[in-house]
Amino acid sequence: MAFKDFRDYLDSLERQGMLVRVTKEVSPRFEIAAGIRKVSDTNGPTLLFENVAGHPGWRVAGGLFATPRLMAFALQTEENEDKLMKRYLELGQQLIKPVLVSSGPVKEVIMKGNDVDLTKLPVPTYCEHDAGPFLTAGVEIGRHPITGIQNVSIHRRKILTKDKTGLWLPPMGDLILMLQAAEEQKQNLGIATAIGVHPALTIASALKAPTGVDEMEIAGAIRGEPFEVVKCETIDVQVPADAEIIIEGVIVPGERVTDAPFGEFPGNYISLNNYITSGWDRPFDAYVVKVTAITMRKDAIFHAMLTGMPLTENHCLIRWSTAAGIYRVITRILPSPEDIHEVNATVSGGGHLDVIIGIHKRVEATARNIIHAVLATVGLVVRVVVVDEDIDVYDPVQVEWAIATRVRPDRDIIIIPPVAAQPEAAVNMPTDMYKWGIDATAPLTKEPWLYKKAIPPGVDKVDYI
Ligand SMILES: [Mn+2]
Repeated sequence: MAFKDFRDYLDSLERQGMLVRVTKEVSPRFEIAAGIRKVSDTNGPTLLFENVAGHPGWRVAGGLFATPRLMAFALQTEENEDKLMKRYLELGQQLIKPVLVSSGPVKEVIMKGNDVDLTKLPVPTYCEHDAGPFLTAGVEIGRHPITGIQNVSIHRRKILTKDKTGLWLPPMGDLILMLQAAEEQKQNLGIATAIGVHPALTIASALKAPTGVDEMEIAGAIRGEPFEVVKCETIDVQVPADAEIIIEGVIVPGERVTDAPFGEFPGNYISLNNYITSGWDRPFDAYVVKVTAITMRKDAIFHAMLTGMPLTENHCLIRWSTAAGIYRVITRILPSPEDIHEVNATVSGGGHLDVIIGIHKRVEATARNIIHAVLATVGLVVRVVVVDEDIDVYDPVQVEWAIATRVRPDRDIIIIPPVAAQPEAAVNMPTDMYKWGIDATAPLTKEPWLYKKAIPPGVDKVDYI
């Protein structure tokens, strides 16, 4: 990947005509988010806001990953759903360890203790009913207190006070494991938020990397060279030396806060509670982080990222990762790659909840094997639809046609009893999820043509219109 760091990536986007500078004054409250929403809906470009009300001197970049075109540029591949999924199959195959250096641009400004003031950062408020401003584009970096292995992931962080934030953690993530280990060791867990990082790190942080794999090593391989990391000032975590901003903090033991409402990736404010067996309208409480230091560049660029109604940035960061993970699960059932046609983690499911799988079916019950395997192993997938290879999994009309014409509801709709949202769910929290599948493949029959699309032959030969 030919980009040096976050701001060099912005320059690269600008040279390609994929970044627009916004000189008009915008408020961090809704106006930055509205711009990102618009570029998400109109196929780009990325935005660099140069005039943010109440934050003179600050610039805010947003919409870096808002469209498949921008993702294809970040990953240096073609803008094609299947190509992007195949590119994601490659990620994580190689690792390059970070290199510790003594200092870097992110140490140009250092604020500790009473100097820490999060309200000075131009943190946006995103959707209409959000509870306040949230950090959304920082990558959260933690270090396991026993193994010393770091983890990189993205989580929402509500600004609570000038030196406290919320930290919403999914109950099945690697950071929870670290937190449990720290509690057993009677230690506090330090956490660093890196804002404005090389795009490879943002992309790697959204992968479903196995526990114990440092996403920074995956990002190093994507980038093609090791990340240079520096030690934090106040916690035992190593962070990218070329980041724009680092927020250092400690998770406050035992303290919880309600950080809702927040417009999350499913596209509403109730998040996953529809599918979770308990806590229907009670959002999980967030952890609380006491910020111990902020280090940054002199002219730091803040990074904003929108979620909410698909399709926008975090869906683009997750969709092909989900699809690639499912592809790997299916290879256990359909060992021949030509039998796996395509996998679409749909836009409407936000890249997590809903999956369409196209297969070449040789055995009648195969689709059911796939439905059960995917629902049992891929955390947040709520619905799996399996279709034959003549259906374009990316075309909702074709998928609906297969459901309308090839499904016998008493036989082909599978509702499974609640399962853990993630098989390795580590914590005793309400994460059991209702899930279902639809076998929309045509039955194997001696007369397969009966189920085929009824189309006149020779449409491709019509040359008079
Ligand atoms: Mn991880």
